[in-house]
Amino acid sequence: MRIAALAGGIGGSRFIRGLLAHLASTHPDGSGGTTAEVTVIGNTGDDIWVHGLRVCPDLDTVMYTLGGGISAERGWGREGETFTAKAELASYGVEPTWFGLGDKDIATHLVRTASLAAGYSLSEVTAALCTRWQPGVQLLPMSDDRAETHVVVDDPNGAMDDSGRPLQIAIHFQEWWIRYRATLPAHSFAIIGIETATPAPGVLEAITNADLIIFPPSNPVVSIGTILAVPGIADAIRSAAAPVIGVSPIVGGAPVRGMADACLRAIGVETSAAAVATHYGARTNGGFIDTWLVDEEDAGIVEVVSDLGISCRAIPLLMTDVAATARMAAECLQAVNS
Ligand code: FO1
Repeated sequence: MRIAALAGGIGGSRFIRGLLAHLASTHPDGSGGTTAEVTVIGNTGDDIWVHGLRVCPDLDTVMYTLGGGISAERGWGREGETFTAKAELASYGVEPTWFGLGDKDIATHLVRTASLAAGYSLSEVTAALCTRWQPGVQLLPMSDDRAETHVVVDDPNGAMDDSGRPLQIAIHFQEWWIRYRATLPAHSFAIIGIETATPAPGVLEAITNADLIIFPPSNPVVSIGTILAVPGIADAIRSAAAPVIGVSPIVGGAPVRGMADACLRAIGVETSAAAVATHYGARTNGGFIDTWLVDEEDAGIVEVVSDLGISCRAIPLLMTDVAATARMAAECLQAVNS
């Protein structure tokens, strides 16, 4: 069984962890893993240069979560992390002081930065880093090219333009997300470089050869949406032979985690499981998904989503632990088979 999953950071990673746990029980490889081949296409729009280091938050979150190194409390970065270098940099007054650069995490960024400088591609670097972490999936960046999400906001320092309106500026997604906790209303998102970005090696093949394609409960705008914005990927999914199933990141009108509501608001999409399904669209109608899983709390919208041409089921969607997530994954596979 070949599965291709698009993934952002925390939500996507946790879902894949449950998927692998489920597959280990249904397609065991005899040593606790699975014979199924799972390819994770990771979002790189969050990537950022920090203190001269190339940081890939979503790729690292997938790698650490599946490799057993993730901080359970934060959902990002390493377990047992310290922030000594970060404090020392702040003592020098060096910005950005708002970015949580962990000491263990720095090793990952040093290896990545040196390898990129030596001419290796992000795909090659990611594969090399995964040799240590053994995530149990093939982790591919969505692209080896730079495609960086920036957010257009009113200048937080209150500057005005010539006509006395708030000056609009673009700040890096990480600054919006971490420094401002997405509280600055976003006018729009700009993915710098996306127009000329190409899918990383293996990405289109993973989609084309998949028996199942999954949109996990990642941020539909800045994670899944960014991956779909890489030229070629959206069309590959629309025309894929495999069924495409999505898992709602919104339960009862609010994101389960993170600030997807701030992102959805920016693109004029209501924060609801039905609105996100509509946003992704039915594949029979030029969209991306065939099936949509919502939480039992949203059972009332199953009919509405089904009327869109998307088959819909309401199941428990809270990833409270690996076993609960494995049950969600089982429902995904079962929904597809039915
Ligand atoms: N998220 C935060 O809320 N605060 C941080 O200081 C922070 C630092 C950080 C460092 C490395 C990394 O891989 C992720 C980090 N994140 C942090 C999470 C990250 O901003 C988001 O998870 C993704 O970019 C959105 O999915």
